Amino acid sequence: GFGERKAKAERMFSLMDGFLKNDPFSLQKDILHHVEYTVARSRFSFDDYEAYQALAHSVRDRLIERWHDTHIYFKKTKSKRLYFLSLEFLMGRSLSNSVINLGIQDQYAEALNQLGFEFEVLAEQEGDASLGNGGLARFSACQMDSLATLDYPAWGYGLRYEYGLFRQIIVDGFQHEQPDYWLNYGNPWEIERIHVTYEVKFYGTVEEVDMNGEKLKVWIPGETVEAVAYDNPIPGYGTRNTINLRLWAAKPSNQFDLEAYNTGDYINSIVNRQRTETISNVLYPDDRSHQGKEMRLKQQYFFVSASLQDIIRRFKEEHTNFDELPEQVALHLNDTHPSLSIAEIMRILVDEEHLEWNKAWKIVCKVFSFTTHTVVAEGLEKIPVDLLGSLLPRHLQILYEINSNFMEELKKRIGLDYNRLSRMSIVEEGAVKSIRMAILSIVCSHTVNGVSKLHANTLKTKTFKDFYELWPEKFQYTTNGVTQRRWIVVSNPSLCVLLSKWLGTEAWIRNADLLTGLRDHVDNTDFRQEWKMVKRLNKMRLAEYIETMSGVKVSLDAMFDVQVKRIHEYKRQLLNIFGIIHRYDCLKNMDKNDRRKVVPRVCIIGGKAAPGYEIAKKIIKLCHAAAEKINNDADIGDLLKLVFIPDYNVSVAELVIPGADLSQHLSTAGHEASGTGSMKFLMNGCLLLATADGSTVEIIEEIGPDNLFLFGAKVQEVAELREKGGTVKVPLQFARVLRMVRDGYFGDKDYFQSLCDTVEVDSDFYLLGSDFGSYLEAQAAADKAFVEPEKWIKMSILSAAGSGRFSSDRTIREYAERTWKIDPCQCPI
Ligand code: KOT
Repeated sequence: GFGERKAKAERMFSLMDGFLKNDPFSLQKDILHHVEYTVARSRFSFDDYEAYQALAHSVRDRLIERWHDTHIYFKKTKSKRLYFLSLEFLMGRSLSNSVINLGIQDQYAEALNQLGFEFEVLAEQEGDASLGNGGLARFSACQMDSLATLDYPAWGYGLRYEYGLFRQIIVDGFQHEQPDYWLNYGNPWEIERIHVTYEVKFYGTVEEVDMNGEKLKVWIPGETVEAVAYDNPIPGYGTRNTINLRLWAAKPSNQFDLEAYNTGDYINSIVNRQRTETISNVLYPDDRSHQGKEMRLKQQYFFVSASLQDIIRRFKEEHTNFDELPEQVALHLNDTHPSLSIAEIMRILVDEEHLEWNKAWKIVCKVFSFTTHTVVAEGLEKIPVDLLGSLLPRHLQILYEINSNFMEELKKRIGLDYNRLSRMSIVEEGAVKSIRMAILSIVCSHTVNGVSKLHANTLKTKTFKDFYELWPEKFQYTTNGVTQRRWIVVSNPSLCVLLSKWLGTEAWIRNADLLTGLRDHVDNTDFRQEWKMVKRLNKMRLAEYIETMSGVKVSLDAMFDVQVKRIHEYKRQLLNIFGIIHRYDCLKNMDKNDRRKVVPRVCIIGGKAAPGYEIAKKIIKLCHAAAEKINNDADIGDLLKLVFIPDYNVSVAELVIPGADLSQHLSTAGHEASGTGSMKFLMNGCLLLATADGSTVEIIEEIGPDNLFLFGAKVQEVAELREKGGTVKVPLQFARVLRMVRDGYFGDKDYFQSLCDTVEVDSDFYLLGSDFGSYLEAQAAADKAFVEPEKWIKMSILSAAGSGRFSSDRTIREYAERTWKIDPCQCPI
């Protein structure tokens, strides 16, 4: 009975010491406890990695306390919850971030010093959690940090891939991919929930059965897999709230045991069981290319089914009427990857909960919101009907029904315009009949979000024009942001101290708008001097890293010019390399005295190419080929260096971004939906050299056109330039660089021909040739500014001062208020 349970709870509580203490002495005791009992090493002999493990476990204990309290509180208050569904999260490392958000950084530093360790050294022991590809995935991670910090009652859901994004190694200038088996050394940040499991079913058939005169569709699945929850606490900064990121892993279902027993084929059935575990095994590394692979679809459904079962179970614990679902639950689709949720929730409500179709549909349409991260329609996800029908036969029926209802409604609205109807259909007819996941998501979501102002305009006027005309009110945008906790406090500690000193408060860590206060000090020479020192310090860290990674010694007086992001033709790393080759060519042809006037540069490029993306791989090779020649040319010396930083990931970014003087964002206008890298550079006082694309347009609104180097065709000029094709003027310098590469000036002559073909006059889709002239002008402007250090520093300060709007706190607040309609819910201390 209740009395008994209460007595038991009281006795247990009396056995606990209350909450864990955070003074340095208690921390030391806890770390040593974990050395002995968790890591199982002697207190007198443990290495840095073991010390990291023990340290991480002591942090984990503190996270768990808050995480428990937060969930009890969310439950008690019954506030509406957000479920953020994403197939990708690029969390990077957790240690520093957690300790900072818990507010016990200094105590830990002291505790470790007394044990003879240095916090920073142990933090370097941690590997990255790379469960995502690029911008979309890192943005998910930033949003989780802001959701926790702003006390929103939110859960993240994702997949626990055993192999994260591949490790990039470079052999002879070529990219090679190595598996990232990141769980090999254990993961102290996750909590395995062996009892939180759900069965996920695949294949089979749908049968119609007669139930008391009513015809019901029953799915008889052919395969069952079990999903196990792994919980990852996400602490907020300056609050006790610690939210949950629940990642699912696939385990074989016990149902199979019985079968094996019956058939007697014991060994074979174990081998078969093993195969089901592969579902959550590996992250697909192809940043935005959809190949209709069965395993990928299986992953998506596995994720969707487990998450929704969990969400509905939680809802049903507290509610009996599904009409209340939209007031209690917001489901957010991070791109179309989780959009099978729509069919799945309809299946649950109609087939399992026996709601009438129209009633279920009305509820479902009030629950979903959707953010799309792509621009071009070709980039949108499609699932072949044959594949879907065999893997999820019932879901295919549901999708057909959703579509036929939608088509009926549409006919009433727009008449029998068959072209338009077929453009807007969820089902695409054609050589490969398929389901258009973006259209499905638009039809079923109450809000369709773009990731920047420019992106939203493209969605409305091009990509989803038909839908915008139908439902203008659905189309919104919420400009992306990044968390200043990771991108300043964790990654740039010296800047963090400087900001707090001159702003007179640490409040900017929770309110990035306060960074505008830096404008008041821009004329103060002491402030500028300190600002300069911080940059120099970060350049030193970066220079050391470059030397260990590539053996290239670089001068700290040179301008550190950085382009780091996934390698894509539209991001135009090739434009950068062509610019570097042009610079090299100019230096070679210059008279020795003139060379002295040139601003020395260290050009840094980093990023991964999707394993099957040939052109991207050739770009990486060309970068290495050019670097080989330039870096070993005695005529050039420190005037120009080119380094490729291998295996760009979150923790490499934490090192590279603070050390950059200039960063490049070169996408052909209209192709980068937002871009979030630029925001991180901006916060760190790095000047941008960029096209008027994605979020850059809004960055200009904040910092003014004079504080960055803008170049290139505007979005409205791009279509015309493409139409003109071969008749567009291309500067001679471009043709000359192209010639050098084609003629084998950097070796590998044959290998580079097809790369050169992509920018030849008639086939230059991304307009490298026509933008080259203005690119060189922007580069010259950057050189000119750099030789006036005081001017440069002012621009740098004003960049950081204008970065407040690009905090993911602002992004999340906008989503919460406008899209999700959720309120903060702060767990009391
Ligand atoms: C990947 C696969 C399918 C559709 C979209 C993507 C995608 C988009 N992956 N990353 N992105 C980037 O998302 C960022 C966050 O919104 C944007 O800043 C960036 O422009 C996108 O390229």
